[in-house]
Amino acid sequence: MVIQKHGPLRGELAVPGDKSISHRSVMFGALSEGITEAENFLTGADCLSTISCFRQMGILVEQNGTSVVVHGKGLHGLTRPSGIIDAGNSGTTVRLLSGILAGQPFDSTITGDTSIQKRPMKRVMTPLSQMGASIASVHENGCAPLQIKGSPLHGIHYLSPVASAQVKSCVLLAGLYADAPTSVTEPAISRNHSELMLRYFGADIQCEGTTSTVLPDPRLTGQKVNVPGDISSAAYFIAAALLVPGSEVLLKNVGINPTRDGMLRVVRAMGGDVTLINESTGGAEPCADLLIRSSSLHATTIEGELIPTLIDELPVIAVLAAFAEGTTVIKDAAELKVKESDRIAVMTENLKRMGADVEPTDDGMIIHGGRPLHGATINPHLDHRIAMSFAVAALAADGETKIQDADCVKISYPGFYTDLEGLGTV
Ligand code: SPQ
Repeated sequence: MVIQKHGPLRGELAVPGDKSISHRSVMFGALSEGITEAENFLTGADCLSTISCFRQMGILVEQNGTSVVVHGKGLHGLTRPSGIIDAGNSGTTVRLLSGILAGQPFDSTITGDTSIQKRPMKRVMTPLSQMGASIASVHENGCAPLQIKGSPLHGIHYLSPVASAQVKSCVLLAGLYADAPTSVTEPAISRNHSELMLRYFGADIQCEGTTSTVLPDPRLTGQKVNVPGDISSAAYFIAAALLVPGSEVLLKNVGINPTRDGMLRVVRAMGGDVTLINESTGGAEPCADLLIRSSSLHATTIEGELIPTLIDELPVIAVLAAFAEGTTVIKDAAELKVKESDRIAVMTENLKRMGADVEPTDDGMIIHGGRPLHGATINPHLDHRIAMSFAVAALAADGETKIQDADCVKISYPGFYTDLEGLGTV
């Protein structure tokens, strides 16, 4: 994909459905009695992997574009998978499904692509083992493939060392099959879609501070889920509209759950012009239209409890920081190293190729912004969020930028380049 510096972005866009909520609609729908209908479901490769995993366990899932119907079989209705379960590139699928598989009356093995096989799974193996699960890393390297022998589970109170929605959700899902309540306390609140949605499907879940507690053996019932637009996908258009002078873009129906909206807080702190319109708090998840106008940006510091609320947006925030006046510091974000790529190393490598002044640190980046960037050849290391972040950088950099393996965006946003084009850019 070759992208040039471009004039203003203008128009309206509805970004695709939220990835985290789409995954969960299939998972929780499968464990419910009756039908779950998800609208605006994300058809990215990760969510299709989740669908195919549940089909392997006997769940009928009908998909017609962004409409998905899950024929749930209840908490105890999954059947022994036909073979090794393949989660593709999706960390969410492996980790959440491990919690479900730990409590089944059958054995299973779950794995994924080469990137997934390098991502840390001890973070879910440790609490699941404490619950009595039998879960082993086949190559004894703490990564997938994971071999799980279904076992009786005990309720625990788990003090998680990381603020991770995947760890929290894995333990809470195993807790549905435990003999007593299960709690997870995190160092800071991570996205709470599992809690909101499990409650909506009928589970008894209490949240207090950074602790979530689930009671075992609920009767879950299929529901209608209107998946809001994914703020992590909206992030690229927010950034592009802020950076390219003269831009004005309206992003329709974006999820603004406070455990996910850190980017909005950060871009405002950087001087970005972002207005929320038509806010709705009616459903389980709050939504709004976002009106973005180009702005001159200045540096900020991003740290602490803010980090889990914008962890997936940090690559594109780093791009904004490279164009902003002053020195932006990103810290407490070591989790970036264990995503689809090492996002600290890969962002640093590619920002430097474009002429940015950036230093990687153990837990983030220091970006001395305001230097003009120039086009370059970008290697996203097959990481969708890196490819999309540099498509944004390309719009504001001098000359031409070439993004290698550009179709890796299909993981979370198959229509990304078409939507960018729709705003008059590619
Ligand atoms: O599913 P996967 O591959 O882990 O996807 C990513 C992403 O960038 O799309 C992370 F690489 O999002 C995670 C997110 O970082 C999705 C997620 C969820 O749906 O629960 C939670 C976050 O991960 P974590 O490790 O902080 O729990």
